[in-house]
Amino acid sequence: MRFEPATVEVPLGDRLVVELTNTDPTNVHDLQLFDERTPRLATGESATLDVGVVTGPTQGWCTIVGHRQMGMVLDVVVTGGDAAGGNVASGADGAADGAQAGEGPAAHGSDAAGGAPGAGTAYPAPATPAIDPDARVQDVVDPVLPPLPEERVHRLTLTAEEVELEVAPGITQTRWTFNGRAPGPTLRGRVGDVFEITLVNDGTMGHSIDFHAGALAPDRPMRTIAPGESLEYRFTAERAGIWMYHCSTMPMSAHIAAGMHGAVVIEPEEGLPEVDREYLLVQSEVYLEPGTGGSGSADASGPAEVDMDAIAAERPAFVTFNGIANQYGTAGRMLDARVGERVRIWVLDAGPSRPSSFHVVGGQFDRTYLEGAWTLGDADGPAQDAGAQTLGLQAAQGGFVELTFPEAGHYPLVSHIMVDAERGAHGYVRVTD
Ligand SMILES: [Cu+2]
Repeated sequence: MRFEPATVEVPLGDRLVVELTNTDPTNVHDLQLFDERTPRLATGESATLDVGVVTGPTQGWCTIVGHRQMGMVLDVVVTGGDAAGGNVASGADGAADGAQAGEGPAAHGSDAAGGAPGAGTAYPAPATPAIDPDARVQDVVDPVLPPLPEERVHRLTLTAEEVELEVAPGITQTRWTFNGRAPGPTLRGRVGDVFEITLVNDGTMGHSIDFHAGALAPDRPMRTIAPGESLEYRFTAERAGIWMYHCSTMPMSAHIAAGMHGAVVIEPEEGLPEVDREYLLVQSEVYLEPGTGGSGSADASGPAEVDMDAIAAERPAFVTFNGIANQYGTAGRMLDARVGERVRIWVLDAGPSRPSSFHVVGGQFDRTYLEGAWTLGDADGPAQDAGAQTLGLQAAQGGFVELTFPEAGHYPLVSHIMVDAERGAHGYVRVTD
């Protein structure tokens, strides 16, 4: 992605007026330059940006998450005078020091994004907002796996929407979603089932969808569509497993991290062994832009945005099960089971980047299934004298574990990659007699 031309030369003291036209066939773009910003432009749209008299060099960029990192920067080079070593003379003083010249946007005013480090810059410790100990999750995502539907042809509309959602108790982010939730709806079917999906883009930027559960040429069904457009995506589920789906618009890391992911559970034709309870946990990371709102603090100005620099540095503020840190703990609602019941927990690692090592503290798995294969026990029964302590998943892998609980109590669910458990990939099963 780029601006053409990527550099403009302006004689010192001249007024700069930029005429921006979006010729990208699929993506929405804009231009931020000095304190001015164009509206988001759809394909074919144009806007004029009058930034006034230029007094020093600067860099503009597209504000849509990830586009700046993918190359959408516009260098304004000043000619004449002694502009070469200068900064803008706009009242900003030491803040716009020489080290920053030509790197971030010059300090013509004080744009918050000016502090965002560029590629190759050491990234500071993530500004994980503190969770208020009294905050509760307002809208806990139901962890129960929906039942297997009767029909063999599944028709569903998925709408790409950008909405404010909780990502931790009391903390919200502008999430990019399928149908207003992150993760998106869970689809469930059997080998041989047909899925007829309509994707509608109700967002403010390009979005798309990629279902791992079906094999097909990606060219058309996985294409990015502009706001207001829709597409049909039809696939047949030929193989059992828990399959990820996600938006595949670039940068994919941002679209997945922002919430555009979900699970498709495909059972073998003959079904899976009966169990007493079935849960589904989708692990994913949340990256919050430092200094944005939603932290619950008095000066919070609104929901946090997705932070592309934190994504690139793999420094999540939170790691979640089903999109909200710690929602299955005391701030939300625990999973339930009774002593002796057989419980199956499906786990999908949606990433975008971090693996999971799924563990139940105090529990032992006697049947596990990873990426389409039994890895402990099988359809005829659980293992009798062997067990497993974790289900290890790389990004986009999935499977399930089964266990029974020997006595009443509170059994923590964690990613045993402990730093991620401490970032919120933590909950409980409350076991009662
Ligand atoms: Cu998207």
